[in-house]
Amino acid sequence: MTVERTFSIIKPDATKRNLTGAINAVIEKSGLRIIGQKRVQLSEGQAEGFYAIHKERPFFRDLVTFMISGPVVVQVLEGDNAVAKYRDVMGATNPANAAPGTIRKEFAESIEANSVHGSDSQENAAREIEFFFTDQEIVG
Ligand code: RTP
Ligand code: MG
Repeated sequence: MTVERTFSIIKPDATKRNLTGAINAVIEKSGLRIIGQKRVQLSEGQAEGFYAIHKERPFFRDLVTFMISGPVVVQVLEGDNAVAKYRDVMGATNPANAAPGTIRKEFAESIEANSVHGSDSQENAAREIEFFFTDQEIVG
C-alpha cells in the first residue's frame, strides 16, 4: 500500500441538493481523509481549463455549462491507493451502471449530473490538485 493523494469535486447537482455532508460521510467511511477542501463557484474559463482533456468530446460544452451552474466543493483526499480507491467509492460514470453503495448509485441524477469527480491517475491528481490548491491549503 502506498499513501497517495487524489483530487475530488462535489459537483453542482449535489451542492444544490445539500448533499456535501452526506457525500463526505461516504468518503470518510471509506478510510480516505479530507486534507483540503473549499467551496467555490467555477468561472467558465476555469471549467474549460479543468476539462481541457475532454474538449473534443461531444459532451464538452454541456459539461462546462453544468459545472458552472452552481457552487462546487473541491477537495484533496489522502489514503492508501487513494486514486483507485476513490474511483471505486464514486462508482461508474453513469449511475445506472454504478454498484450499490457507491456515491453515484446513491446520489447521482444522470450520466452528466453525477455528483462527483475523481482523478483517474496519479499524474492527473497532481495536476488537478495544483489547479485549485496552494501547499498552505493542504494539511495532511
Ligand atoms: P469525472 O472525470 O468527472 O470523475 O468522471 P469520469 O472520469 O467517470 O467520466 P469522464 O469520461 O472523465 O467524463 C467527465 C464528466 O463528463 C460528464 N459526461 N457526460 N453526456 C455524456 O455522455 C457524458 N459523459 C460524461 C460527466 O459529468 C462525467 O463525469
Ligand atoms: Mg474523468
